[in-house]
Amino acid sequence: MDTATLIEPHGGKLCDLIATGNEADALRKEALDLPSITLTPRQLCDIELLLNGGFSPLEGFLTEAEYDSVVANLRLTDGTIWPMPITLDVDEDTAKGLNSGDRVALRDQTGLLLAVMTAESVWKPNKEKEANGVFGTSNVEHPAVNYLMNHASDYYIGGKLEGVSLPKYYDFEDLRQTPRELRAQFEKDGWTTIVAFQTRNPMHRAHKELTDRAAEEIGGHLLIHPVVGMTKPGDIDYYTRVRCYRKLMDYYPKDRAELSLLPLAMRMGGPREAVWHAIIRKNYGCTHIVIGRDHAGPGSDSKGNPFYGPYEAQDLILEHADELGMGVVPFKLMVYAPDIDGYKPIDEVAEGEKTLSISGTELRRRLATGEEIPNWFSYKEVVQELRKSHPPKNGQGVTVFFTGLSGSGKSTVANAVMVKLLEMGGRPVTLLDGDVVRTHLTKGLGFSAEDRSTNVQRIGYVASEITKHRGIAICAPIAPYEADRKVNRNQIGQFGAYIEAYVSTSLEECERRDVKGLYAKARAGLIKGFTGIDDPYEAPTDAEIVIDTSKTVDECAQDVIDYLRNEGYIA
Ligand code: PPS
Repeated sequence: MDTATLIEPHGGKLCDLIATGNEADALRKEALDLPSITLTPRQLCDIELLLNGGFSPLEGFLTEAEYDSVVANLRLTDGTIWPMPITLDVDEDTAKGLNSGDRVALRDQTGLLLAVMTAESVWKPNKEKEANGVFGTSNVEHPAVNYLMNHASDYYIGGKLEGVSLPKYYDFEDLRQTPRELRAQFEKDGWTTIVAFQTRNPMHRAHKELTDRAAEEIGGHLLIHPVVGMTKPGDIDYYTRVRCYRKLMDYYPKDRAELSLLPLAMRMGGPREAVWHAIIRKNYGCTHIVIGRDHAGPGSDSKGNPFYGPYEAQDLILEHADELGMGVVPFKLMVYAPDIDGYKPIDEVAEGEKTLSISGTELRRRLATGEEIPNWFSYKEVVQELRKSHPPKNGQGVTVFFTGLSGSGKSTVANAVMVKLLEMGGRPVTLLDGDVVRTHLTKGLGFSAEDRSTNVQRIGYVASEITKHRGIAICAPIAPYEADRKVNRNQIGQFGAYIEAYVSTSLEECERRDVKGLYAKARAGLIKGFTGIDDPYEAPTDAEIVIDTSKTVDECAQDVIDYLRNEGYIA
């Protein structure tokens, strides 16, 4: 098969920035004396696609002039369409230490040298302008704006890359083709008309039907090209997704479809991102891309206003379709029609015709309850994979996080809850009590605001690991500050349930009991910074359970057990 039959890469040239042989050896040697920058996870994704040609025609991170042009005009300075600023952000110290023309070594977290960069420009970007120009908003509820404003460093450096190595992977190695490798495979198989399907979600029957139709429509082949770099926070992890895609691939006719993984860090940038996705797929050898309603959209802000209109992405890409040289296959929402026991696009549904669909939220609910997921919706092998990593609630990890003043009764109730759970059996339970934890896990920490935060967040970290491994963690520190509890809630919530139990015994009552005599000492000034006396206790306003210790210990513990049972966390 002649190479000319494959589509031209964007800008006419497929970059391969990886040096080999003597050149690579020389770079490695040079790098020993250069300042090093350790790349962040997002920068690692970006550099991989720069080095392997996925971002052709870019030959490095954008310089200031290219950046200004991309932000303002959606184009590189030579006029080539390019919608997304690919920038290397660094802190002030690094930026101040660099002059134009300096060389820097770019490494991964293990120190592996990926590339040497010539820093052609070093500048402080106007992030507000970038956010508005690229994402159409400076609202930090947009994930990319949040990244830009709250995570990215304040300076950018741009310049050409001389690559030494691509990032190393030890998972799904057989599915991580570079643009060159995928193009070679297409050539070998004689594929020339190929539609790419971009996804960050598991695929079910509706997606299968949709992709079948897309391939049929273009009279060509199909590339299932899921993103495994960075997607929207809260998405299903890519290990699970890839196992699901693998199962799904068995359902396509042989030689119709190919699965390959894309190490892209998505920005959820809607219209601009759609154009970017098309360019990347073109570089990988695809002639068409499926673009759906609200493609790569971040959803809505907290007031319920969507960041982008549902067809803005399709409109922008169609506006540039000729110039991009890519065909766009609009995504049609597929619905199940029980009468034909099959799927059809929603616009082909007759009036009054019965249709069925299951939303993402409903799917998550069914996974959480263990309820049936019907065969018309997905394939049993796919559902099995999802269930392995998303067990029903009573198989998920749980943290019960008690908080309350010293002497409020936290430890007593926490201990009673633990033994009740142990009596029931079947679940591993760990108690991380405030006083006890301070004798080992957080030994050496005192009661300054900083030490308390470290103490509470360290407990939260251990609880999150227990929760991840599907155990039950019971924590009982004072945890006086709202901010630390929030960090823990987010950290633990990624892996299972976080249940805050506020032991609401009043200061007067704690002081009256004064079991350890500490309140008297604090009042006498013998203990400084005592919670409730001269250090604040920020009472929770969003606790799942409020415990009233005027009840008996047994009743308080039973309230917690009842809550866990009612919510489905224990059988
Ligand atoms: S914190 O704020 O969450 O880090 O506190 P915690 O790790 O739970 O430790 C609280 C226990 O330490 C004793 N203690 C003090 N508490 C509050 N403030 C000061 N300054 C202080 N100094 C010592 C006290 O016995 C607490 O035990 P509990 O079990 O809460 O009564």
